Order: sequence, then structure tokens, then C-alpha cells
Amino acid sequence: MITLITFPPTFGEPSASSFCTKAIYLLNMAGVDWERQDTNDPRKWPKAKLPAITVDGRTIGDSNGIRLYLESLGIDLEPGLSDLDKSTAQSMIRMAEEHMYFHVVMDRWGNDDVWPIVRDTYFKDIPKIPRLIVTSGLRKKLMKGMHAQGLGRLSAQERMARIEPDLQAITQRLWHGPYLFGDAPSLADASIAPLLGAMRTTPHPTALRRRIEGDTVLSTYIDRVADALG
Ligand SMILES: N[C@@H](CCC(=O)N[C@@H](CS)C(=O)NCC(=O)O)C(=O)O
Repeated sequence: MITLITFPPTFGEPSASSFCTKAIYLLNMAGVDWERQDTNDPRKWPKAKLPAITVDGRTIGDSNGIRLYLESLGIDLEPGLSDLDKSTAQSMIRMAEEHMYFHVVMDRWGNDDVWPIVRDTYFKDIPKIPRLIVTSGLRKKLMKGMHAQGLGRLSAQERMARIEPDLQAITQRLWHGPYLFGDAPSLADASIAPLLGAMRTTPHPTALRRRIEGDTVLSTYIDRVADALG
């Protein structure tokens, strides 16, 4: 039995982390037996991040590590994709996980209207006074990282302009089929739909949330992937 270590469900999503939701989708797509173990504390897991799985006495971190483990069992997470599709899928996954993800971080941790809700949801296990102290340090550290990464230097309006071509690229593919690469969900859907889902469920009507909510193609896609793989 595989145990998935994941952040708990939050804001109506299977997990507070879109990477954990991706792992849930991959495990369901693979059709393996698995159970979830929720935690709010990633510190003892590989790279102090989640998701991770434990299986046969081994611990495997990172959603891509989980993907590689499932593939090592002979499971095809991209059935029917051509080599050309697979290379496009790889690029789109990187676009989502190494760019779009940080827009979610900025929208949730970098927005003063959203932050108190996020803080009191993600860190609800910590009593109020220490929570304020601990999370203020965490937030400063994360925002410093976002400044170094670059997105932290952009206004909300500039960030919307930056992410729009990514959203267009995803939408363009969805004009051609219900999933990114045809009629069945695959690895890229398991990665990208949870990120769009996270954007849509930020607990405040930010410009990014409204952009996704108001887009029928993207919104129905998020729900379609959740129905198929959730
Ligand atoms: N590349 C990793 C990213 C995982 C990741 O960034 N997880 C975040 C939550 S979204 C995390 O555990 N953060 C904990 C921390 O930084 O303390 C994957 O694909 O699993």
C-alpha cells in the first residue's frame, strides 16, 4: 500500500498544495491502492516539502518523484501521446510548476487582503499569538524569495499581463479536446488543472481568481479533470 503524505484539503480543493493534488490525481490515474496521511508539517519529509509517498519502507518526495515511481511500475501516465506531444507536455508542466505556481504564491501570501485568511487556515494548528510571530517570519522569507525570483517585483496588474500568455496557451490546446492532449487525462492535466483550481479558490476575489472563474473553458476544464481524477 502506498501512503501519500499531503497537506489537508483546503478551500474546497483536495489539498492546500496543488502539487499534493497533482500527486492525488497521479495515484488515481495509475489505479494503484493508496491512502492519504494529512499533515501540516512538511519538515521531516524530503527537502522539507510535500507531497511525498512511503511505499515498501521507502520514502519518495516530490510529485515528479511520485510520477517516476509510478512509471517504474510500468504504468503509462501519458497513454497515446506521441513523442512530440510528450515534449510539449513537458514544457507545459514546467511552465505551470516553475512559473504559474509562483503567481498562486503571490496571490495568496503577497496580498494583504488574502494573507490573514491564508495564515489562519494553513497555520490554524498553531495557537494565535505564536502563529502571528512564526508566520510573519515565514512570509517575509517567502516574499524575499519571490523578490529574487522576480515576480515579487511586479504589481498585481503586471503579474496578470505576465501570466495571460500561459493561460492562452492552455486554452488554445483545450479548443482541440477535453483534455490537454486529447480525449483522456494525462500527466500534464494532473499537473496543470490543480494549479488553475488553486487560482480559482484563493479566498478573496483577486484579479487572478476572477480571471479563471470567468473563463468557461478553463473553469469547466478544472472540473472535468477533478471529476476524472479526483
Ligand atoms: N517540486 C515539488 C514542489 C513541492 C512544493 O513546493 N511543495 C510546497 C507546498 S506547494 C511545500 O511543501 N512547501 C513547504 C515549505 O516550503 O515549507 C513537487 O513537485 O512536489
